[in-house]
Amino acid sequence: MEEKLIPVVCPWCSVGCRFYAVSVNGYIKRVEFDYDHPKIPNRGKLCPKGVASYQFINSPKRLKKPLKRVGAKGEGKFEEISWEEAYRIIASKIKEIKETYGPEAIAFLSSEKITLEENYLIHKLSKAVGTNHLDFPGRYCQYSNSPARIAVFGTSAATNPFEDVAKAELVVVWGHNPAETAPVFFGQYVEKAILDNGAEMIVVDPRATRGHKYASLHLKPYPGTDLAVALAMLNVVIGEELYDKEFVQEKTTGFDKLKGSVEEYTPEWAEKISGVPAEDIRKAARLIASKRTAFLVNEGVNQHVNGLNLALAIANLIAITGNIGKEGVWSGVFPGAQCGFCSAMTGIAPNKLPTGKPVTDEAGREELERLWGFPIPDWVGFDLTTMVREIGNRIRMMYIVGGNIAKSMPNSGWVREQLEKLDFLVVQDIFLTETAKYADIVLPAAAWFEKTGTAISAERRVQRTYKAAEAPGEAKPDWLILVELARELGFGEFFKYEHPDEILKEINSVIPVFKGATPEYLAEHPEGCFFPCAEPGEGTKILFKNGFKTPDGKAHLQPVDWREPPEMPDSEYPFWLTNFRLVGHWHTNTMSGESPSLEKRWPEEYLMINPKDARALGIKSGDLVKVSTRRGSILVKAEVTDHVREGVIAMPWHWQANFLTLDEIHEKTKMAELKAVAAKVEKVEE
Ligand SMILES: Nc1nc2c(c(=O)[nH]1)N[C@H]1C(S)=C(S)[C@@H](COP(=O)(O)OP(=O)(O)OC[C@H]3O[C@@H](n4cnc5c(=O)[nH]c(N)nc54)[C@H](O)[C@@H]3O)O[C@H]1N2
Ligand SMILES: Nc1nc2c(c(=O)[nH]1)N[C@H]1C(S)=C(S)[C@@H](COP(=O)(O)OP(=O)(O)OC[C@H]3O[C@@H](n4cnc5c(=O)[nH]c(N)nc54)[C@H](O)[C@@H]3O)O[C@H]1N2
Ligand code: SF4
Ligand SMILES: [Mo]
Repeated sequence: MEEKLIPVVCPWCSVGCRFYAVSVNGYIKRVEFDYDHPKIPNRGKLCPKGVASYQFINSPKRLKKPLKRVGAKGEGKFEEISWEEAYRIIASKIKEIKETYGPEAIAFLSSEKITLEENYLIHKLSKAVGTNHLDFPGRYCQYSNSPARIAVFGTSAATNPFEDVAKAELVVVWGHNPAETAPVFFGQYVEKAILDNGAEMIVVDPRATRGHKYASLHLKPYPGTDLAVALAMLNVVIGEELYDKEFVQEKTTGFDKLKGSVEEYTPEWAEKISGVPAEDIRKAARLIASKRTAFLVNEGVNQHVNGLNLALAIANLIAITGNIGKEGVWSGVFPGAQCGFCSAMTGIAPNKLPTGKPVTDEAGREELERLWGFPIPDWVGFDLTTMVREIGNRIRMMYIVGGNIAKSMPNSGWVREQLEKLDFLVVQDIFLTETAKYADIVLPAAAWFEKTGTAISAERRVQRTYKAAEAPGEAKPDWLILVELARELGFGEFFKYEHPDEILKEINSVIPVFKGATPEYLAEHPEGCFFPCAEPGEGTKILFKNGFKTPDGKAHLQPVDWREPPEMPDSEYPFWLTNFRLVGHWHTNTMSGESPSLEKRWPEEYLMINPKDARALGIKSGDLVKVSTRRGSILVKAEVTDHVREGVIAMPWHWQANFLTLDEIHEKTKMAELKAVAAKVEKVEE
């Protein structure tokens, strides 16, 4: 039988690696490296997840037919129904809930695991239904760093292409473990900077990570206390007059206020809070000020209630050291999933239009109403955590596409209790997830590899991926499910699409930054283009070369104060508990758990505990321990290791960690406390 090589973008992380799926009769046999396109970011390389990337689509557990719940919520008992019946039930429920409570009782969740086109359609459908309660689990991803960078620089996306990381003299890896979470990026660009070009590396992480062997300095703050370290770095750079004076003078505003705001935040003060030696903070600050620096900042920074302040402090540091707007530096949001930008840039948020304008902007709404042909609601909806808080009260129905919030949201026990209270839940997924078990109707989606569409990588690279396999049973691509449901709801005239190309063409005309990312250009250029792209072509590789995206073109420095994490260790819960990702697993494990070669190498979770702490509690490696926080308890095996500092315990979050985390959120960004909570550990006598 004939083997076809189909070009595909990797379905996992936002490095955006490309490869060929070797497809025989609609079935993928294996993947092959793509050495044909030298401009693609992975240049033929893949990580373990990339090599195993097609395995989950062949899992026997894939959803194949629409399902209707027959058992209790959460139990997982369903009967198969036809697509016609599923659409009929959903459409009549939407109408009933709208009549009883109004459209503001309905919430939609979109996904970083579906294409740009599909994100756009969810946004359009939610607005057609009449609600602005729209968000995605990526709310817990970049929503500290993103608002911070928008405040300082006017836009949050990555400033430079990945290749500029290789040209940096210093790589600062702050709350990020790219050796496991963006492995090909780490190998192709970070290691190149260090091994080939002699760059130095600073790591800021309470754990030793895979890449940290290269670090000349490893700062280990207690989880959630990095803000003290960042404020002290500003104190040093300003106090010792190490900042880029010309840059500050010409390209920034607010320097005097910033200077005044950090006077008290000395390295000695920061040491008391964070446990990081004052001298190390000084050394790091001096290095950053003296070298062309790439800042790789991610979830260890983002996922805190004080993450906005921290991200603002880091953005201030980037600005005053002049590490932006030129070659050989890097900073920006690193939206981890292959379609994080697809959700963010189609305005998946409770307060945005897909054009990027706020829902409260009357002219913006009118412009979209002219393009779309139906009225757009003008009120600001709920973010994800608030939606879940409001279930049983102001939220009666949720429609969740490609998100497993029963496991990915903080405080899973509470989330599941809330999901049970919904009048009606639709889950559209490729597996019967923990969340789907609470659904009234489950819709089987075609997976990545089984549809054509657009993905966007962390360096703003817009690329097309193509259908290489047939979906199992009656599963359909998300875009088609949304189109068919829209027709059942009577919105057929606004959803006249027969192919993802038609949706992308509409996106080209509605969302200005994607104007030039046409299906034709992307088909001819496998390496894609960098958004913003005003016309078909390479797009914008480096941002801010001619000033920032603020009204006056300058970076607006934002003084911030120290803010305590919402929960700190005490006598009852004496440890700081944090969590991290493993190279071989993906989020809530729905897909990596169904990838045999990954499951075999990364079979289970574990709790990292320092030898000194372990000794005091009589714990040895392999012992079963009970970890508790004020939200709940879990059982897990201990791994005694000096890769985590004293007083801190850490575990991968792909399994149970969110039974322990905290659903408290920042008042503006709505970011929850996903990484730093107070915990206790007890040995379980077996
Ligand atoms: N293999 C794999 N790759 C992935 C993903 C996956 O699930 N699996 N997910 C993708 C997604 S969506 C994202 S957003 C990215 C995330 O990518 P990363 O941000 O690299 O992910 P994490 O491992 O969660 O967190 C990074 C580091 O933060 C550290 N950390 C924890 N608390 C703190 C703290 O308070 N301060 C500091 N300084 N550090 C802290 C952890 O020890 C960890 O080493 O990865 C993407 N890539
Ligand atoms: N404690 C803690 N919690 C965290 C984090 C953390 O670091 N620590 N990280 C946070 C971050 S950064 C993120 S991005 C979120 C992620 O949170 P989620 O997005 O909820 O997690 P996933 O497991 O990626 O869920 C994606 C779902 O999409 C389904 N899916 C895959 N492909 C398709 C498709 O083509 N169509 C459809 N319809 N469904 C599909 C998968 O089966 C899965 O159920 O988790 C957050 N939660
Ligand atoms: S680095 Fe990311 S995109 Fe590349 S092969 Fe690995 S998982 Fe896929
Ligand atoms: Mo993420």
